[in-house]
Amino acid sequence: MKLTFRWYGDSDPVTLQQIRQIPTMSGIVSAVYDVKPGGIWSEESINAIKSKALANGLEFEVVESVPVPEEIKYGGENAPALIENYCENIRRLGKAGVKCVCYNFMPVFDWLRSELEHSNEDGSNSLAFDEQTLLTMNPEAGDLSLPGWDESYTKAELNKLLDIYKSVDEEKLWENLTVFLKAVIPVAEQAGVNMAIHPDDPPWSIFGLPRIITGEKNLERFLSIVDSPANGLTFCTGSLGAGVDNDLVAMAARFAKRIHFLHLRNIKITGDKQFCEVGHPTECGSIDMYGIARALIDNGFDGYVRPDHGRMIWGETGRYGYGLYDRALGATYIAGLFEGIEKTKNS
Ligand code: DNO
Repeated sequence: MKLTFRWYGDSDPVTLQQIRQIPTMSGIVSAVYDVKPGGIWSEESINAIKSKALANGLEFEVVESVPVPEEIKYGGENAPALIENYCENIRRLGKAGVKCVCYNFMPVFDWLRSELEHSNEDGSNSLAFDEQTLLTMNPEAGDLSLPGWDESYTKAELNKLLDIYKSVDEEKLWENLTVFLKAVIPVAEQAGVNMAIHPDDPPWSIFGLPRIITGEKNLERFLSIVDSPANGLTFCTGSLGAGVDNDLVAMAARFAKRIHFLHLRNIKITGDKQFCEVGHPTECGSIDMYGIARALIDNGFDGYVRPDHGRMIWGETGRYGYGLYDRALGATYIAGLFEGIEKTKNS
């Protein structure tokens, strides 16, 4: 495995100099942030990220995300042209040495939380989710915002989108995803890029919008649409783990070879459709981090791994979920976990 760390570019308060000092860190996970979803990334912008990473002893082999524009997801009339742009980005990324591209197929909203600064007993704070609280918020009034999202909409754009999606149900979304995959995966194969879809977070429908990348059955359906190694998964333990029916250890074992990117984080389930983000180790939350890592390694996983959202600790402020300190602690926990398991593989 290769340990990586998400970096939001020059505006990120976390610097490449800091990232390189985290033990065993191999590279960054980043993206071109100044092009709207659907646009083409210039080779200069892609190579600039790579040069900055290399100048700090870090690789740039993973992109998170090349966002899929809404029109592809809802199947608008410009979808074919936008898919072609998407393919061009994959070609350019492959040419620059990128080996894995993370993306999601969640309509309108990416990850959702109801609280950004949930106070924990130890004085830290973290992101939290409570469906009841979330449903009291009105997205059309602009109540929802998450600084970690790659995209944001004006109120008018948002209302228009929510309206369009009234006629897109789960099966329609599957259909549009199929069109996307059939066009993109052959290009990714050619470009030497593994595509890695991110699960929906949380893994159920919210605000009446369809969500389909949610659990074992649907992941299996997804992988069979184009049965190629280039059509793979981002296994996000915090996202899938919020679905209490998901058996993450079994899923990790089953899909290990098609998992190209692993987002490791822990959550504590605090009620029905309610959870709080916690420190990475197993004993901090509800997710069996050891069991998942063991299942992956024993079943042939050999992809990129990154610590996911951290709490805000030691007085740090910054981008919610993406501070330095707790993610760095998570990274060293992951390095230790993997070293221990790899040394006793299949024993
Ligand atoms: C949240 C992230 C997601 C992820 C996208 C992938 O912290 O894991 O925003 O980057 O869903 O496209």
